Amino acid sequence: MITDDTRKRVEVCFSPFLFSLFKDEFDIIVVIDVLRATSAICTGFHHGIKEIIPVSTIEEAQAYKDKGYFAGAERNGKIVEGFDFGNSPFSYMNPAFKDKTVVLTTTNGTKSINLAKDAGQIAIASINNLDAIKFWLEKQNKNILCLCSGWQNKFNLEDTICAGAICDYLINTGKYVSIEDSSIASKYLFLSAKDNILGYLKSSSHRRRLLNLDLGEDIKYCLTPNITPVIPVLVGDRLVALKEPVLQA
Ligand code: 3SL
Repeated sequence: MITDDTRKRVEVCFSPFLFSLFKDEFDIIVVIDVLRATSAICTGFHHGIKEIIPVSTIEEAQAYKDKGYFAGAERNGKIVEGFDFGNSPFSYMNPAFKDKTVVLTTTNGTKSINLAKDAGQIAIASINNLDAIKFWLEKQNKNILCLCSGWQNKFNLEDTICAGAICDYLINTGKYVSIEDSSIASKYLFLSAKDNILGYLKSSSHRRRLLNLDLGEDIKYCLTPNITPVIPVLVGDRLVALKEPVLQA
């Protein structure tokens, strides 16, 4: 690093499996799981959910459910047996959830949140709140890591494109710099996809997996930019929506 460079860093970690290589260098960890955990989380807050408790295991979700909480559980794209909903964003538009606490466990996204929660402030990003999270991050003036949840610790395109959009914007403000190749690659992946993300992802493994489960509407929704200005952040073990809406840089 050039010593007199006052710019903060924005970097991308392609997978939770690589997180230990980054975790001690950043103040804010932006967790991304476009298909579908972070899209569902942003949608839930947009529709008035009070708190979301992200848990890593089905057993934890079941324990909350037994105590009377609304609890959603997904594994391998499907709703876990014994639960009424999973991680489809459409489930989080439920008026019954307004002002309530909802528990969620998913294959990748909630595990990423719990993996990273002791390494810095957790913020949640998706394509649905992309502008809001970019503008908010710009104002933080802190070192930022975008953590892609991927699929079972493997790289995926949609999370990386979302991370690349954040890198591209923050670098262009002149206040941030990326020095890792993963961040540069993410930025260029975003630049090649930005005009038609849905089309660019036609052959993505995750899209194929969800289409096989007849979840095409979920894919379209999760890849729709800027549906909501919410910025979910982790306070203790619960996600809440930041109070100040961030509508412009
Ligand atoms: O939410 C998640 O963890 C997803 O990566 C799993 S799904 O395939 O979208 O259900």
